Amino acid sequence: QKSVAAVPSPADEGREEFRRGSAVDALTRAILDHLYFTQARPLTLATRNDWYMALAYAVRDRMLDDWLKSLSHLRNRELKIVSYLSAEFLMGPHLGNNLVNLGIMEPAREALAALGQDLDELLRQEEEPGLGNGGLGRLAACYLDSLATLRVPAIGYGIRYEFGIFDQEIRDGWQAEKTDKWLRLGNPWEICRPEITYEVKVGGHTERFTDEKGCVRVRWVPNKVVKGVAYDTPVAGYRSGVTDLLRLWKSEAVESFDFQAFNVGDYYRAVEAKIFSETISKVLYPNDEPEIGKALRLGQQYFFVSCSLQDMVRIHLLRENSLDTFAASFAVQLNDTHPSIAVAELMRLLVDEHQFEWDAAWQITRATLAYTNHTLLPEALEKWPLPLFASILPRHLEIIYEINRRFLDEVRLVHQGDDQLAARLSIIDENGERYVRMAHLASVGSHAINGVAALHTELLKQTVLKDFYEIHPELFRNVTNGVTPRRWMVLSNPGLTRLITERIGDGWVTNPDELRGLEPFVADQTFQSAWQKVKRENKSVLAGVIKARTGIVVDPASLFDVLVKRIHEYKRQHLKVLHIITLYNRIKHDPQADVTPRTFIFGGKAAPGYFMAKLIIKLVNSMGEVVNSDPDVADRLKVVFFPDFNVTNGQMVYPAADLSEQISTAGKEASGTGNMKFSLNGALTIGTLDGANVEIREEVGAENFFLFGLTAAEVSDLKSGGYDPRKWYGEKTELREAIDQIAGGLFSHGDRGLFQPLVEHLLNRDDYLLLADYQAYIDCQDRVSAAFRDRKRWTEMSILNVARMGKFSSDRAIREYCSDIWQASPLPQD
Ligand code: CR1
Repeated sequence: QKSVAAVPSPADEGREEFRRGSAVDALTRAILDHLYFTQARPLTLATRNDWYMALAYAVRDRMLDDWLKSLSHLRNRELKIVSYLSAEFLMGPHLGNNLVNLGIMEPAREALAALGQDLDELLRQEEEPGLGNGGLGRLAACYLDSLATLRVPAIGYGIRYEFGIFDQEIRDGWQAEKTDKWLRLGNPWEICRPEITYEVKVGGHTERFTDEKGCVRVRWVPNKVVKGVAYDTPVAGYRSGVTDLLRLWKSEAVESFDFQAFNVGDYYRAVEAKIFSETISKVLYPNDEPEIGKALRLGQQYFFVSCSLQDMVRIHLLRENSLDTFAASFAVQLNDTHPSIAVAELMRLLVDEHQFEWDAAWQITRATLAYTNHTLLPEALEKWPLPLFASILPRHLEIIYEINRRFLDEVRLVHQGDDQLAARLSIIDENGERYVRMAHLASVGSHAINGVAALHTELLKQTVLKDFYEIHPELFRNVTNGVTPRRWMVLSNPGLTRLITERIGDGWVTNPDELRGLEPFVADQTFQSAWQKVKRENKSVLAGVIKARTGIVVDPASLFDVLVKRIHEYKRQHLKVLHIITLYNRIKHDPQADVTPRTFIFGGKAAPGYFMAKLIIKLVNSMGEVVNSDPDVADRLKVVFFPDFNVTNGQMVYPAADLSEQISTAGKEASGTGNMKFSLNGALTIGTLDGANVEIREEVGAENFFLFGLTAAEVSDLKSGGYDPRKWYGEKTELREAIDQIAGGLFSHGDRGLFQPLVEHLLNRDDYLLLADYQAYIDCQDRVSAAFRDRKRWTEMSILNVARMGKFSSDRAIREYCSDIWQASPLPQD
């Protein structure tokens, strides 16, 4: 029987601060009330999920005052609203973050303890909303946290996927995908708004007609209409008094359409229409970077963009009676090209639905929209075949043609006779099969274009958007990514948070430049041992989880060498494999060899259709089996593939890492954000000069960063000079041995076929230059091994990494977006 000793007395219950407050007794009452009135459960029958739900509702209630205040600001014409359009929001579990941001972790823990419940168990009960693939979706979530913390009015708009990113299981070393049924047990954080709905047209054709003023206008006659319904989730700032809004759209059938347009009584067709409608928000596409021309994907993009823009128009018209000033109400950020159909949709809304003249509409559109590019990989640059595009969005294609015609006219006026330039800039790719290039649409329709790290922005200007940069350099800026220290430190690393706060106070949580205050303590003995103790405890916790999930026993005293991120050839998980095999061989050749004991932890999902990535997962596991069970190794090397890497698991992994692997081929990783989370938690980085690694190294100091490998310029020179991986294979003995072993079946029970595609690719193409970077990587890892043995020096480096990570707070990034791109300001303190 649970103890209910802490149930407050009836005398308290009428008081307002009691109902809304966060004192222990008020929380206790609120949890019990939700258990009874919302979950309809007597104490004796309450499951862990019932307790979780009751607690979550009690916490959500405590967000409402600020939230409703923020929602009322939406009507204040003086306040510009940031509208972050993103096909992905990888929010991570809400409960812990909300407890941190509201500052009620401890009272909640006490209230539950009095009820015989353990807060940590309930935190583990939450199934995270995996509405994103990786960095891009997680960045959107960090940015919402910072917007609310900085008191900037903001709405994140996206899709309420019924199934998010698949759950990953490892079976026989291979990845197996399982449907992510995250809504199965209910979602206490969202509030459905059945009254906020919009219709979205699909397909059909367009017609010209003359309106009552004698103007020729266009009408879009769709062959389908679906309805988007708003689901709202509050996003609390860190003790800022502001709670922003995440509004996700679920697609549903429009009943009037189904039942009237079809033959009366044609029930099955009506049901079919319903199925089509509900399919749109059914599932997240699990591709991290490469794009595929799938009609449903374009349908999803248009669906959420159209609902969101219609919603903004409605909100604006609550403030003003004309759309002329729309750009003063909203700053709309396009998170990559996924929402770039917004350029054509906003034009359509203004011109077709609100009778604007083209030029005026265009001016509003460009003043409102801005575009962030997140990748240079050619296979990730979205383009849609014209026939497919026309069949789904016939009116938008016309609008895009008109935008393009006017844009190219301007180009030709300035660069007379340069037809090549016009062809390269065109929104329509005319080479071979014709396509709509979404990055061009986004660039033409935006008043600002930014990359996500200094190097990435430079490369963007030199390669993918070179021509745009040459004609309009003033549109380009860099905003280096950032991560929120609330989730990625305060919540996930309470031990380090406590230690730091004891020394320098807690100002760093919102002003992480204050972490510099740790520098005077780097050499302090007591501080160093406290620092080591925290890391050691985090490693022990992770070791326990690894044991439970994989059965593998790892030693928390060994160097935790971690590579977690999506599996992709450019991220080079297989370079890490070559390193491990090299160490293994050194031990095999000399069982007494002096190797620094290491635990290699891999984690990450592969796109289900990405064969090579899935083969890499299999290789990690197969190689791990051999290494882990070899008596000669004697536990000095342990290889772990941690299944189902997601936000929840990340929160355990980053704080436990000693070494952060950021080993992408230079020029390929736009920024990375995992690199920041590791460093913030005191891991040292081994990395190439890629993405934000460059800036991390600048900040923490070259002497506190393990750099190796070719630079982006060297990579491109090497490639244009005709790269031959076999040359490296021929020259490097350890490399050759490792590759031969993979090919020869050492890790596949003698099966020479299994890893052949991977070996063939490395020897014949090696697009990502593993062989060229191999030796530099191995040598650098040898320096890491030596450095780890000098515990004092290593600890100093670790402290300095944390002390100098201030720049990589998402608060800094959001301030830059606010001032350089959005012209948005914080709400005044009330
Ligand atoms: C990039 O690959 C970056 C994130 C967030 C990813 C990664 O380096 O940190 O975006 N790009 O900016 C991406 O997902 C579709 O492109």
